[in-house]
Amino acid sequence: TGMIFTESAPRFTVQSPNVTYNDETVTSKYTYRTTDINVTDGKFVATPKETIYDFKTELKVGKVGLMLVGLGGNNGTTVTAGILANKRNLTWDTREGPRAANYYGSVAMSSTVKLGTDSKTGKDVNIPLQSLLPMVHPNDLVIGGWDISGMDLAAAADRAKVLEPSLKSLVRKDLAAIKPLPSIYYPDFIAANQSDRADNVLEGTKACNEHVERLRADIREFKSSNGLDKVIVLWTANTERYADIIPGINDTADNLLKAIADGHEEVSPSTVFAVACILENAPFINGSPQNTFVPGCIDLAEKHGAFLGGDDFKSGQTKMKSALVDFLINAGIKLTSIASYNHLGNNDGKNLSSQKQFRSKEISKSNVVDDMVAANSVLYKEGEHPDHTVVIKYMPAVGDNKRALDEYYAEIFLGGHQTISIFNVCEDSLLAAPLIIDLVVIAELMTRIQWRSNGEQDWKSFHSVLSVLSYMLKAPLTPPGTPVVNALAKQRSALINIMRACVGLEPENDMTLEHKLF
Ligand code: NAI
Ligand code: DG6
Repeated sequence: TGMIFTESAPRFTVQSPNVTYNDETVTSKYTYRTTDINVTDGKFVATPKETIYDFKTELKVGKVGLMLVGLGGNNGTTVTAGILANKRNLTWDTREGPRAANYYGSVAMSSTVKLGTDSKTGKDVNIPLQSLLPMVHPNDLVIGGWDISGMDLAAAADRAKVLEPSLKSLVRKDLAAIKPLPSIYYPDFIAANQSDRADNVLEGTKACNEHVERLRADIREFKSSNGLDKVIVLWTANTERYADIIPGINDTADNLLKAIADGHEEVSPSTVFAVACILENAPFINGSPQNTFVPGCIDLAEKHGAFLGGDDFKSGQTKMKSALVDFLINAGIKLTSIASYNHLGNNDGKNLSSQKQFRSKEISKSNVVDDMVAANSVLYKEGEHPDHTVVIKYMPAVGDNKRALDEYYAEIFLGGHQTISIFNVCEDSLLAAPLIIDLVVIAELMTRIQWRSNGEQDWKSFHSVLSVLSYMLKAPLTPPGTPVVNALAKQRSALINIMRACVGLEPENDMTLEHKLF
């Protein structure tokens, strides 16, 4: 028996012989129940299987730093200003009346989970997700980072044109005090139209050991000067082109390190950042779509037991898609095409107007329904797939207010058709900023959880590739050889049920038998 609580969240106690607490940790003995299938002569035999794990979660969060690559961009300035506004509990005037700081759009900060059922009333008891386990509060994050543009964050927020002027004026002084560290800029990887903002760059236009060492030193310096226990680094810089995967260059950890030392031109800035973070044991998350995590990079992370997460924030259009397609196909409706079009006028849109960078985004936006289609052999034959097209156009006038138009076309009963049209308008960065917070909060939590199989002595960490972050990402990176889950509801269940397991609670099964069998 014991208690878990965070400053802002209600307490709860788990009463179970399988759960033990001390001052530093909570430990649970957890029975993971799955179903083994054996196929013989085309017949399935299903056997329930139980695996017993111990989970141990360190309760002390410590002081956490967040270093953003692309700190001076739309997302970087928006998330920094948003955290400042929350920290200072600000309210500001808008033409619709006063608005107060909040964390809407953050699954960690603004969603709830069902803890259980009230034994007296039979009603659901829901608690904020952030109170399931101790998590870093975003208000406590110390923020810093790099940008190839040297503008201070107040000027950069003006350039971004995202925040209400009245809010900006309240945080201007604090933002002006933040100036991004110089970064690495290899012009071949981002659009040529970005060159005019690259005035804050380290010498050299290809990967080299000096760059890795400089970024490592930046992380160490940020950590020590702010008295931090850990630093998490997140790429929210421009979308890069894909790097070619070349045997002998980026296929193994050793080859990648040698390619960096040799100044090979196919090593991207984001991969250099990832390598620096792995060597500093700072979790690195990629919010953009490019293939930062080449095989050699994942190999290196595995060797160092460092954490990686990616790729590409899943904010608006794709989040809708991963919910809607899950619903349609699970409703037995045969989705036959998805036409996804969007236009936007921010610097991200400008960068994506270049073909190679667009291609990275097209790939991450296109693969997001594959698992749902593959799971339904009633609707889709082997290899059959709905048509799916993705178009992005740069339209400067609309700024950060992205317009996304989607048409979902489906076959229904007896040859009929259903067409669903969605017109989604929102400030792109106001959707992305809370995802940055979620990625950091959950990645940090994962650094404090260990597990072991029943009877084992030694505790282990989760795999280096944190696929538990999938809910926030368009093209979730998973440990090599393991399946990708895109369906939004499954991604959320995985996240929540893993947290529940850490405090010895069963997965939420939604059977509510207590209301059906009486
Ligand atoms: P942005 O263009 O406003 O910001 C990117 C920043 O990165 C710029 O300030 C730029 O100077 C900087 N930068 C470029 N290369 C760099 C490097 N090598 N080192 C350090 N800084 C560098 O873009 P925004 O809107 O903030 O988006 C950032 C990334 O997030 C983009 O790749 C975008 O595709 C991705 N993304 C954004 C979403 C959204 O809803 N806003 C959703 C999904 C992904
Ligand atoms: C336009 O597609 C630009 C992109 O950077 C998107 O805004 C971003 O990837 C968000 O995409 P989605 O599909 O999650 O709204």
